[in-house]
Amino acid sequence: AGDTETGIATKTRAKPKKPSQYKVLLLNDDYTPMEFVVVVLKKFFRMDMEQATRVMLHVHQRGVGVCGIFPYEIAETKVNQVMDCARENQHPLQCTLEKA
Ligand code: TYC
Repeated sequence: AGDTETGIATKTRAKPKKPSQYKVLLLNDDYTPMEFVVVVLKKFFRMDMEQATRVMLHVHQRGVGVCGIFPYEIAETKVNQVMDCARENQHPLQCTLEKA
C-alpha cells in the first residue's frame, strides 16, 4: 500500500514479530540425585556429558541455572518433559520458564 497524493510509500501491514524467547531454568533441591539431573540435561537439552555436568554443578552450587533459551512453545514443552520425567522417577526436581 502507499500514499497516492505524495507518492511516498507508507506501511499498512503489521510487522511480523519475532517470537519471544524464554529461558528454561532448572532449580536445585536436596534430594534429586546428581546423576539423574545429568541424564535429564543430556536427554532433553541434547547436552554432552561435560556440558550437562557443568550445568548440574552450577545449579547445585548457585540454586538455579539456565538449560537453554527457546521460543515459548518449545520452552514450555521442555519444562513439561523435565517435570514429567522427574515425577515418573519420584524426584522433586523443578524446572520453570522465564522470559529471556
Ligand atoms: N543438590 C542435589 C544433590 O546434592 C543435586 C541437584 C543438582 C539437584 C541440580 C537438582 O537441579 C538440580 N543431590
